[in-house]
Amino acid sequence: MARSETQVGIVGAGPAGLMLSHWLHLYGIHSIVLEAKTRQHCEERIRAGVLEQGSVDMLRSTGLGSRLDREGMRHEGIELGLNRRRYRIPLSELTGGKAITVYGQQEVIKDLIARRLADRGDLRFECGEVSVHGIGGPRPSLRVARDGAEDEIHCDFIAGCDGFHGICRPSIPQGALTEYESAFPFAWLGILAQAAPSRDELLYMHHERGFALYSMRSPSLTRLYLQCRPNEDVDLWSDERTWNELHTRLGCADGWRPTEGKILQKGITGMRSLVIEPMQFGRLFLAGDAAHIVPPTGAKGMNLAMADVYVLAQALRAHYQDNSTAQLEQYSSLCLRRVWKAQRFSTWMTMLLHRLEDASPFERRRQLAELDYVTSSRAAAASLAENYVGLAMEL
Ligand code: RFL
Ligand code: PHB
Repeated sequence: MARSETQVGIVGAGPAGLMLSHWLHLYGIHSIVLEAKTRQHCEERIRAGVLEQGSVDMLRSTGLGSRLDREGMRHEGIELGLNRRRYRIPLSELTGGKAITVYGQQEVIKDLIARRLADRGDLRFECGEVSVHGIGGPRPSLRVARDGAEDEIHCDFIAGCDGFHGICRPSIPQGALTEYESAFPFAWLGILAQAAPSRDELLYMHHERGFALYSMRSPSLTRLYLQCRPNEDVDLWSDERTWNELHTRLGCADGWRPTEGKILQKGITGMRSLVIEPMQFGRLFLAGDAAHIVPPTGAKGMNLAMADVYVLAQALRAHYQDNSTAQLEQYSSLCLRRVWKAQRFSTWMTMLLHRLEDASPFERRRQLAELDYVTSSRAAAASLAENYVGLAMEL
């Protein structure tokens, strides 16, 4: 068995694991990142696309802003749609100048991987089966089994950044964690289309046939979503049917409708909410999707992952530089305050905009009143804007 050592062993090379490794490097703390998939797979996986102001500031302040500033699309507003009309929420005006930036998660991943490798970071892709050991004790370890051989990495701490389906959360003894979960009776059919965006901002549309979202990835790529059934068969959605439905739901009274283009990718994204408490057991710290899942309506998933590892990196720095464990002890409670507020907002956006199949007539009228309120009251729009651009990072 080959043995090695590191200060922080990180499982997963998604936004959480890579950003944590980058932060730790800046603080002079050694880490090793173990990733199950290939580098190419990580760099091509299409997922989130909206960066909060705080995530953009974090990437810039840690030296990762150059391509983001060139290629990222800064948006100072979003639109909500109702009854074939659009209503603009002026995010920047309502938040003292903050904005969101449309920059694909896979671009963030590419930038982070390139930077970690340029800094001689130890990133190990295509790891075989990874397991965690001794997390309740003083010196935990990670084992990687591949081709009949096993590597062991001794660590001071382990960061479980391995997403919703990872192995870190299930390694925690039963009974040590509480899971809070809520499911939604719908999912999203998402497409990526080779089409120049024909609107400057995102459009979240409420429609009697179901919610639709108009988003983008670059000056030549449009990203669109349709509310569908949770167990929807993607093969039932021909390109023609998909475009017809998008035109029906997104088309506006002023004649605007999305521009069509070749569909490059089509997939179903599930909708669920999950929070694990606490986000720590012994020397194992969970971050990002390993600890919580939000429905995508609030565009919070990747941003929460970045916020978690910011808190964790500061706490590890305090441990190594000031010999203080207070921040590590507060890691979970600090993160959970933000996580629950993001759950609140994501659930609220989801229930505001989706077709609620089983809702009573009363509930549907109430939903329309809520949409009317948020599109006509500056106070209500300001609350949406404050949450959408991202709440301040607190330590
Ligand atoms: P990630 O990005 O899932 O990264 C986890 C990494 O861990 C690896 N891994 C393992 N490595 C070693 N050993 C194991 N046993 C491992 N098990 C897993 C995985 O290969 C992966 O590389 O988690 P992280 O870093 O916490 O980042 C979270 C974000 O990725 C996530 O919140 C968002 O992408 C969620 N999400 C979306 N959020 C949005 O805000 N808007 C979206 O449009 C949006 N679309 C999506 C999404 C998530 C999706 N998933 C997870 C199914 C679309 C999809 C399809
Ligand atoms: C996306 O562009 O993929 C996207 C944008 C906003 C969301 C969810 C997904 O709320």
